[in-house]
Amino acid sequence: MTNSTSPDQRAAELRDQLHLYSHQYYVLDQPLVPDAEYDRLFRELQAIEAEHPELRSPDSPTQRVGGEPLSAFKTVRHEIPMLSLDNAFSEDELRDFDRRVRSRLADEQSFHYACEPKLDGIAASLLYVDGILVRGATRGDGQQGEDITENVRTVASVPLKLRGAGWPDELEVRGEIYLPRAGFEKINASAREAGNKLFVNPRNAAAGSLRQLDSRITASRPLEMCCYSIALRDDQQELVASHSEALEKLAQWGFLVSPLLKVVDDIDGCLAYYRDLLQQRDGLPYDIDGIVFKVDELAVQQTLGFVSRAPRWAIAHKFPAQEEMTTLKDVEFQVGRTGAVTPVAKLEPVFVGGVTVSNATLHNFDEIQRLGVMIGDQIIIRRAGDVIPQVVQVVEGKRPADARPILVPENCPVCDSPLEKPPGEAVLRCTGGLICGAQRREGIKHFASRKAMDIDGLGDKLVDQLVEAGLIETVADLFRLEASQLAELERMGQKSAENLVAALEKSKQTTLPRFLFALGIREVGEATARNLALHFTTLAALKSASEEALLAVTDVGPIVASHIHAFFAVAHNQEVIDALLAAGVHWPEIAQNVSAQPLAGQTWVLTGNLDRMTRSEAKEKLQALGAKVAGSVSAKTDCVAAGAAAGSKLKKAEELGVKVIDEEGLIAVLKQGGQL
Ligand code: 9MJ
Repeated sequence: MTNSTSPDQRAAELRDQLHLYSHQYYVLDQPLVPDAEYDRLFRELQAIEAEHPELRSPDSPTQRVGGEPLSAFKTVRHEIPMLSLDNAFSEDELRDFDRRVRSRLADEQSFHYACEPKLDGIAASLLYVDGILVRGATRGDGQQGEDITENVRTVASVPLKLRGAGWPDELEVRGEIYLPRAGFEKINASAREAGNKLFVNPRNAAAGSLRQLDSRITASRPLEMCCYSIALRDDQQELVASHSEALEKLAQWGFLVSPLLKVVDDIDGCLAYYRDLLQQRDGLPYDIDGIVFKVDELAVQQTLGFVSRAPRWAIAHKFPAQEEMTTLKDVEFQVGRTGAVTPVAKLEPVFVGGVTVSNATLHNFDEIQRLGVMIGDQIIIRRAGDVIPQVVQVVEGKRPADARPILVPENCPVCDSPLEKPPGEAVLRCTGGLICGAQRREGIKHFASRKAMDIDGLGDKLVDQLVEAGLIETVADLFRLEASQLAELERMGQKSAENLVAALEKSKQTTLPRFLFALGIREVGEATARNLALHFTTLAALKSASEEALLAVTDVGPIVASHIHAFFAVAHNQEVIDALLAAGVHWPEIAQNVSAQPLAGQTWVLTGNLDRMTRSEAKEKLQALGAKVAGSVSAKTDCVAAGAAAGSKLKKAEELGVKVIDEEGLIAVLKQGGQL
């Protein structure tokens, strides 16, 4: 703080800055400053407010962290009722809706449909007076809800103060509060670790988080709010002429609105949108349970009016459910690369989340206990996003008389070695190591995989075939395979056999990080492998490193260090490594000192098509020179390397004034760093 700035001026300045940064980060997904800078300013504001409590205002960003628990929620009456939506479960039902709409309108009354994803969360209302958030409420029964102002304040994408201009003195905005899938997985992962009860799905987790009387708990949950309407008072009807215009205004005032909104001409446009979003569904970062179609023009909405609690001008076209009930027929035990034994639920096949599912993970034995599940039970399966199907609940009261408990095996189902449960771990492990066929097989699959040795054409099924035919026992055996042997395998012709041999040959030229990752050392993922390679620069130096020396590597802690040390101490592993090197596996040398990392501390983004190499090769090379390679462009990006046909990232870089180079420029940088 400079002497000429008074505490209230500085507090106001900090509030404005923090509002801007959090809008950029949480609503626009375009961070302007590093997190550390935000935190610094936030703490400065907290300190001023602690010293001058009179400066603490309800719209201060410091109010997002939650406060003292309430004893109960107050009731809120919705001046304008909060509506629900009718559902359509098929194309026919959607077309019926469209016919009903048109039959109520005069022939010449033309209109459009606004299409948007239907978020699966909790509907909420936000009230702003003179641009400041003064109240947040749940929908309740549509007439009366609960006052959850303190909780809503903690939701980062809810503006505490409106941006821009032109908002009415009193503005009521409605939308959906939800938990993105990643936040849901994170909350459940920590609950699982702590042995606590899990949430069944993101919707329940969002509801549970908003129901907290202690807003500090709500603040710890990464909720978001996407807004989809303005509740227009009688004297505000002139504010906007259409739903899409209302959303545009909301975005200008700082609200998060769906970036997927689209206005179409007719019901065929709606159906095309539905099909398109159904395709995209698994890749979205949040759960959606359908599409909402709304007549866009507010004048036409008024003509149509309401029936009971739902508008006649809108409908929710539902997607296939992401949760279904089915029977648990049996439980099998799968042994992974590291010997971890995973219980897998064998199900009566069930259509869920758009596919037929007959297996689901049960994670581990603690999970089985937590769920209290028995063979024969009716269970609820959830399949959402790219996550493998999960068993989330047992349907109590539907347990058949002949239900059987799931017994914890004592021996490995594959090699019969004893299983052990290391203290403090939830997983059961096979002690067979490489004696165990399952561990060997999974290890070979990992070795061949794209981010490891990247052996083109050597997929999981083929590895199973090779092991079963007795052609390979270790990864080193792969390089002794001959086309004539391979051609004899089922579903393998001479040509594919030759291709595989060529792919094996090609894979021999690799990098040290890839090679280390491919070895499948426990807890050594891609990032750790890269850190190890850059730190030790040679395999020989890594192999002879003590646990203490390993601890000096970025992100390597005592557990990882002990796994690495133990790996190289096993004679068999040493033999396999020697055999791989003898077979001709090799990599370019890594420069000896870290100052050979000319891009250390820089963030790069790759976009467009490169001619000379794939984007992932370019990424690896940039990382070898010390750069961090990010997926999106922000003000923090140091350089964007744009190949041919680069699109939005290039545009954004230009808008933000970030340095852009073409492929030739990239090649020059890589050559200079010794990567080409
Ligand atoms: C959801 N859940 O995403 C509405 N909704 O409109 C959207 N819900 C809605 N609109 C009127 N996008 C009542 C409910």
